[in-house]
This record gives sequence, C-alpha cells and structure tokens, in this order.
Amino acid sequence: MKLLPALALAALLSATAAQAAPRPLEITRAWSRPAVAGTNGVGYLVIANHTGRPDAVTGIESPAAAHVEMHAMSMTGGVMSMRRVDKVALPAGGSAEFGPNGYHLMLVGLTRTLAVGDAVPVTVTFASGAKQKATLAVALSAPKS
Ligand SMILES: [Cu+2]
Repeated sequence: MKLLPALALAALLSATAAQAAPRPLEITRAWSRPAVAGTNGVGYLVIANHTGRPDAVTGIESPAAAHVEMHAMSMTGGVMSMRRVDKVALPAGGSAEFGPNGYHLMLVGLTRTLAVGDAVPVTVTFASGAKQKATLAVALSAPKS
C-alpha cells in the first residue's frame, strides 16, 4: 500500500521531466541592432549546451549578410579592439554568450536594412555537425529574457 503511490509518483515525475526536457542545444536572447544595408550589423545570442558533451560553435550564416563572423572583443590599455575567432567553446552543461561585451556576431555586408521589429534568420553550425536555426529580433536593447 505504501509502495504503489511512490511508484506512481516516480512514473509521473519522469514523464513530466521527459516532457519538459530542454532542446539539446538551446538558443535564447537572440537579437540584433538597427543597421543600414551595405554596412555591418551585429548579432547577439546565448547558446546553452544540454547535450552532456562538449561542443563548439564553428560557423554562423544568414541570408541577411554576405557572411557572418564571430568576433571577440577585448580592452587593452583602455582601447577596445576586436578580432575574428573560428571557434567558440561550448562546454558540456555550459553555455556560450554572444553579447555587447565579449563575443559577438558581425553581420558583414548586410543585404538589407535592419529596422526595429525586423527578424533576421541565422543558422548556427556546431563542431559536432549539429545545425540550429534562430531568429535575431532587431531592437535597440537586449530582450528581457
Ligand atoms: Cu566585431
């Protein structure tokens, strides 16, 4: 009589956990800033790795730009500089953040003007071979969540 409810509860919990399981590579807070066609735009997003295995971001593409680069920003003696990187590590259980400080995406050669409210599709490629689509929401500041 005591065992049965416990088993039922365990079954219920595991079913709930399965339903709520996050996607293995989860992209959130994807946004960009307004920019004029022909210039360079920026892209920001956070990628969480729930796969249990280390991975890395190795490429990003978008139909809205000639090509997309990953840049690392740093301050040296009060001077801000950025350099292109080929790979951004995605530790197992960890995340990679592309934001206004640190890494960011450079949308090189915008094929169209980005205005507030526009949606910019991007496809992220991972070292594991996985690919994931996301949409950058064009806004003046980062989304709240
Ligand atoms: Cu840059």
